[in-house]
Amino acid sequence: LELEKQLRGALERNELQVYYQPKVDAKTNGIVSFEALIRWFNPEMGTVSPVEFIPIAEKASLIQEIGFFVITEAFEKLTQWQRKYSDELSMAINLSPVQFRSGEIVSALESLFLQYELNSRSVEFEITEGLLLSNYCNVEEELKKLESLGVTLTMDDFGTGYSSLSYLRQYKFDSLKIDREFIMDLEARESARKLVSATIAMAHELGMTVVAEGVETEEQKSILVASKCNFLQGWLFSKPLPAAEIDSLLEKESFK
Ligand code: G
Ligand code: G
Ligand code: MN
Ligand code: NA
Repeated sequence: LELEKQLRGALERNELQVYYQPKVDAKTNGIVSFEALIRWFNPEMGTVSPVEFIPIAEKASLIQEIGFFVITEAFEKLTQWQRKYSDELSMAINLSPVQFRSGEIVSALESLFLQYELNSRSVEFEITEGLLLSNYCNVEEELKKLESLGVTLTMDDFGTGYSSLSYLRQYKFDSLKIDREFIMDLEARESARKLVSATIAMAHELGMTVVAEGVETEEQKSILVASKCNFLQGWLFSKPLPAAEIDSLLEKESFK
């Protein structure tokens, strides 16, 4: 309850910040995209993890406001980075189940694309299976509306939920994000290597691209490259960073 009370004032007190973690092209290792990840720095409690406060925000109906903050921050940065560095750069944003509830997310996004002069194709939404399980709304309809905007839809944390495969059959995703759990095991376990390479092959058969999260070692990277994974994300390349530090990284990249 204390956390909820603090969270209510966090936006006004400027305690929320968006960090960005690069995703690289597995073939070139060049930065092609970012995942926007929210951070909360509270003077009394210190850093609070989104794993802790996102569920509270969802229950307390604060997620709409927080989600809108993340989207506008991420759009603003993406617009700047596209102008300064490359219009091929894209941005992934995590969407919570509850953000669908009001039924206003799609029209809000339409206005934001116009306002920021952003092409919807450069925006990706990462959706965990939790969303698909929820009965907040007609999920299928909301996903179709999102799809019609032209954004990329990614199934996040793939492989960890109850029925990832059945959701793939039911809904149309453009991309899969393989959960860190599987990446962690790549070096030690033959079974993880087989699961990951079969998952990538399956996704490609279905016309989807694949991103691996939590890539920490060169060996994991080599295994993923050999399995034809399209994009890589993890500490091997960069931790999530504040926008200013992403600028320093982008200064060093060579864009065509
Ligand atoms: O980067 P970190 O380990 O703190 O992220 C932890 C979890 O919080 C991840 O599952 C991530 O998807 C989630 N998360 C981070 N930022 C956001 C956000 O803006 N919206 C939602 N819904 N989840 C987020
Ligand atoms: O659940 P989601 O995929 O949205 O969240 C990604 C989470 O993984 C974030 O909390 C982020 O900080 C964390 N993360 C990103 N890269 C790595 C990594 O290479 N290793 C570990 N241990 N965590 C990572
Ligand atoms: Mn994610
Ligand atoms: Na994930």
